[in-house]
Amino acid sequence: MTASNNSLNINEIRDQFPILHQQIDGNPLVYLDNAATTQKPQAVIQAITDFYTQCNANVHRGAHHLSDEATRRYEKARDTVANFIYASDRKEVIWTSGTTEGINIVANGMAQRLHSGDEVLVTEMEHHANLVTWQQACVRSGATLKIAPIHDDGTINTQAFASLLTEKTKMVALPHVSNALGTVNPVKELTAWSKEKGALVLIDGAQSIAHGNVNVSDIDCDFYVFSGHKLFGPTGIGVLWGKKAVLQDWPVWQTGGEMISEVTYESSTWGELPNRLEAGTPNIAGAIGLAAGIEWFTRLDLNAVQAHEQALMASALEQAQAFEGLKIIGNAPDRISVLSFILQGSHPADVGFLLDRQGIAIRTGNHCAQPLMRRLDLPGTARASFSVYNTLEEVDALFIALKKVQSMLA
Ligand code: C6P
Repeated sequence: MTASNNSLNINEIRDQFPILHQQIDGNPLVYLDNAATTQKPQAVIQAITDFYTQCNANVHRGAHHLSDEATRRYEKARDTVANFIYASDRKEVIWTSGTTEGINIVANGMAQRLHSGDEVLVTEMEHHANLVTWQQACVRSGATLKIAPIHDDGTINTQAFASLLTEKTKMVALPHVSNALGTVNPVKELTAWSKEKGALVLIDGAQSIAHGNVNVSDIDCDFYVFSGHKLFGPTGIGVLWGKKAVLQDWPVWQTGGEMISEVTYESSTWGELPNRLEAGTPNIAGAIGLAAGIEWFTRLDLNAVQAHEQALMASALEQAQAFEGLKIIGNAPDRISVLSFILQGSHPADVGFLLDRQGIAIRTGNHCAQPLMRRLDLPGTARASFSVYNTLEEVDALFIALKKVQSMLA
């Protein structure tokens, strides 16, 4: 396996991921399911092990050394996230269990503020997390859900988006990057248009966060959510970032310890940010592990990471275009390293199964985007998604294996 980029040594990077060095049915593992979850570098595994072996204790509570050290590492992790996404205040970083919970916290609060006649705008390319959650917020509040259409190439129809924005639009929620198509949305521009109408804006950053250069202050949205497990961190941890002015009186999500100020038998008052939205004992090891993932990632040259991923995608696209009987799904000019496709005459699930027999891990199905698949008139797609530790040889291996799949299914 060769390095494909000047300032990145891909072999050295791969050596830091123990899971990558294994055989599946006698074939070397080729992991191309990074949009589902990324693998974890040794630094993340070690940070979690260190927490449990050196200072496991509850945070913000203990009058002892272990609790102080656990609290220090946990709160330092919040600083790491705040710096990574260019938050202007560390208190704007709320720990969640993942993207899904982040969206639910915002939608739960919004449902208490929406009324009949209000509108929420999402897009045709939503993951269920950002569709079903807003659907339910509208059901609860009597508001109306509007869907901004996409073009056939998988880009948002920005003209239609603009025409759906009115004074009735109270909330706009859309993905930074589509998980099924890889489309990168012009979130800064769409946020500005939405805010002109007075709407709050949530960006679902699940698929953008691991590709570098997310700047929430620059986008100027109100909320940005993502999951740690797609950013080289563990599962069960994620982030809701929100503007302090918006979050500080946001309806509380869960109630219990940590999030209160004063409690009597009759009533309670809520604490300050970030704690008011973080009830109960948090996922301490998860937060520390996520910070280790971010530290690992940001030690790389992020421009070189993007260049490497673009090279992988360019090679994948070139080979896909030349592959007879393969149809690429989604052709947005601005696209992150996700290749969705179908092999004509075969079901994506069969393609995934037969690739797996050759050691190649991809995702198949509707990608938690059933309405999008219906819009594209497809049962689902096969999806290969690339990360920094993938190589050009692995892209080649995918297409060699696909040829075999095609002949097996013929
Ligand atoms: N997409 C995929 O294979 P959670 O499950 O909370 O970590 O992330 C949910 C989510 C929300 N929005 C987008 C755009 C996503 O891509 C995802 C997760 C994975 O595409 C698993 S379905």
